[in-house]
Order: sequence, then structure tokens, then C-alpha cells
Amino acid sequence: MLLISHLYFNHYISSMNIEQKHIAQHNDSLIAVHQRKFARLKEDFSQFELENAIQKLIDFQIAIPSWALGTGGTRFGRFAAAGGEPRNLEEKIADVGLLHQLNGSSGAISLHIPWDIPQDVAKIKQVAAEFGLAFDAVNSNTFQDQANASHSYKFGSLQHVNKAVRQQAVAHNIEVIKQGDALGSKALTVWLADGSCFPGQLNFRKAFENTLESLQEIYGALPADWKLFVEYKAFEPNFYSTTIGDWGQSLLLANKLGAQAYTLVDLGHHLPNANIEQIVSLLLMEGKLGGFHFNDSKYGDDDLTAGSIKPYQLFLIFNELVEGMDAKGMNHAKDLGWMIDASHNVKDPLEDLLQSVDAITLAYAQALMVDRTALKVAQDHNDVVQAQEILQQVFRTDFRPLVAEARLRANAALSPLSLFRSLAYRDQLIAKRGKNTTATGL
Ligand code: RM4
Ligand code: MN
Ligand code: MN
Repeated sequence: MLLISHLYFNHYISSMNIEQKHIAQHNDSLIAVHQRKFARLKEDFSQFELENAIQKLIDFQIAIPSWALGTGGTRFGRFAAAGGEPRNLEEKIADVGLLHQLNGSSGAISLHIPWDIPQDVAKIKQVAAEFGLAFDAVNSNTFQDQANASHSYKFGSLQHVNKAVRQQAVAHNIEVIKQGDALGSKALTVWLADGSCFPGQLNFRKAFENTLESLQEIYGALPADWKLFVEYKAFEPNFYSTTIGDWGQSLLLANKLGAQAYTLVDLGHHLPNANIEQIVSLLLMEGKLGGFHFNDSKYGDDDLTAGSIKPYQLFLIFNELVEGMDAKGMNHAKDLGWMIDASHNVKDPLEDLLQSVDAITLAYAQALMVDRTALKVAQDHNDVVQAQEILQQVFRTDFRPLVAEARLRANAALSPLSLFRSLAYRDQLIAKRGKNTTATGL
């Protein structure tokens, strides 16, 4: 008996995270309340509008970062509370598979190399396929020195004054492209810590030119159907200048590189009060928006749960995204890279990621429900009051039942977080992996 339950338990966690019957039972217990709430939306919105939004929500997938499945930390320390953190890439994929089973919206993983080097590519692909996961953009890392590396990135990587350092960083990026290609990724995200900490340290123009030249070499190694995402960030770890510090510098590089290069917007990478929705709108206009790293912040690159601090801003960003993508006839689900980039210092990482995906899908749902015709009329008549009413009316309507309906139709859970808790899933992970495991990553 003991042996059987042990075997059953292992199977339960390693191949399929949650048995479908658990999800079905959970949904049965919540269905009456859900239907009552959803019926209210049916009174106020047409079936066409609701069905259109539901289909788009089902199609919309957000990639989970492989570097955010464990507990994060700050330079002051790290408190590993959760336990049961994934010990290798297979277990990370299993965790993302669990999230995807719960919410139906986390059907991809984004890898950071060398934090996660796929050793056995065939096996990794098979595990991901079992969970129905795709590989989103691969990320290179030239912001940390790697063991046995000949050169240090202390004074930058692609910008470095010494060509040999630049070459080492270029070679790493090309290696990452190869690894991503073997897995089926279609994009490389380059984020550089390059910059300077003190005035006079750097010749800005030379640093930019070196970076461009290095990126050109990397760009030249891209497969024809790949994209290069150039991620910008205002400051940290360098505190005087960052060589790709804002969307203008990223766009400049992307334009010089060519048609396969795009700007990537990480929500935490702006100076305070930047109007991110306007940045998004103009990048879309230029056909140069590549994708997103979702998170939220109060002060800097805080990497907090998406929507936890400024949910209205998240909605306004999606409002511009939907308007701008529709104006260009883009496919919402496929034409941009949708990724989370977060770090969890005080929450269970999986619970935090569930909250992030929930906030992102809700903001998307709200944006889908904006009355675009009425908003355009208000804008064309300079009716400022009415324009605000239209946006806030949507923002203050509870569209959570709409998002839940999309999950239900995708065979996911009506309430992913409560199902995760009621199954005591973290305890199961601790039992299987141990209390003191540490996942690689941030
Ligand atoms: C950076 C940036 C990158 C991420 C690293 C770990 O601040 O957001 O996207 O790869 O952190
Ligand atoms: Mn990022
Ligand atoms: Mn960041």
C-alpha cells in the first residue's frame, strides 16, 4: 500500500502536475457563483463583444521566466521561505507546466543562459511538450562573469574598450542563439548592464559604437525567422550612465541593425513617471516593438508582481497595445513577445506568478472591452471628459468573470490560486524536492 501510494505520488508530480479531475472538482464547486457573475456581464455587453474577448484571452499566452521560479533576493540578503524550489531545468519546466494547467495562459517558458543550459535537448523538448509549453525568447547573460571565462565584464561587455572582451560577449550571444534554435525559440533578448558609474569613465559615443558593432555581429548570426530584442534600462547596476538606457537608444540600435531587430520594453526600466503607454504606442507605430517584460514597481527595477502597484497604468498600456496592434492588423497573441520578468522576495514564487498572469490577462481583457468607436469620437471632438469616462468605465467594471470564463473554456481552473493552495501543492513540492533547494536565477 505504502509502495503504491509512493509510486502514485511520484507520477502525480513528474508527468502531469494536477489530475484533470481535481480541476474539474474545483470548477464544479465554484461554477454557480461564476455563472451568476458572468451573467451580469452578459446583461451589459453584447455576446459578440464577450465571445471575441474570450477567444482572444484563450489564445493569449504569457511566457514565464526560468529565472523567477525560485526565491529572489536583494544585495542585503535572501530569505528562502518557500522550499521545494526546482533543482534543474526539467523541474522548472514542470513548475511552468503546473501554472499553465492552473490558468491556461502560461504556455511558454523563457530561458536565461547560462543560468539554464539545456544539457539534453531532446529530453528538455519532450518534457516541455508533455506540458504543452513552447520556448519563448532566450536571454543571454554578459552582466556576470562566468566561471573559467578569460575576460571580465566589470567594465562592460559589448561596449568594452578591449575588443577581446567584446568578442567573448559576442561569442556567448551566438552560442545562446544556437541553444535557443535547438529548442525552437525564435528570439534572443539582449539586456546589457553596460554603462559607467562615474563621470569621465566612459566615452559615450565610443561605447555606443562598440555596442552597435558587437550587436551587428550577433544580428548576423540570427536565423532568418528570428528576432533580436534590444532591452533598455535606465540605471542599475551602473549608476551614472547606461549605454542602452532608454527606448530612444534601443530604437536607434534596432533601426541601425535591421528588420529583425526590435525594442523590448521592461516595465521596471524607466525613470520615475515615464509615460510607458506613449512609448508603446510610438514603438508600435514604427513597427519596432518586439515584446514585453511585465512586472510592477514603485521606485526602480523592483520586479514586483504585475499590477500590484499601478494596475491603471497596466490597463493604459494594454489599451495602447490593443489599439496599436489592431491599427497594424497584428495578431495579438503571436506578433509580440509577452514575458514576465519578476523576482519574489517575500511571496511563494508560483503564487506570485499566478497573480502576475492574472493581472496581465485582466488588463488585456479590460483593453479588449474599450469602446474604440466612442473613444475615437471623443478624441476627434476634443471631448476630454468623455474620453476619461470611457476608459475609467471599463477599468472600474469587474471583468474578472470574463477572464475566468476563458480559463474555464481552456480546461483550466476558475480560481488558480485557491486550487494551488487547496491542493497544498507547495508541500508536495517540498516533499519531492526538499526544503532547502535553490533554483538558479535572480
Ligand atoms: C535585468 C533585466 C533583464 C533580466 C535581468 C535578470 O534587470 O530586466 O531582462 O534578464 O535583469
Ligand atoms: Mn527584463
Ligand atoms: Mn530588470
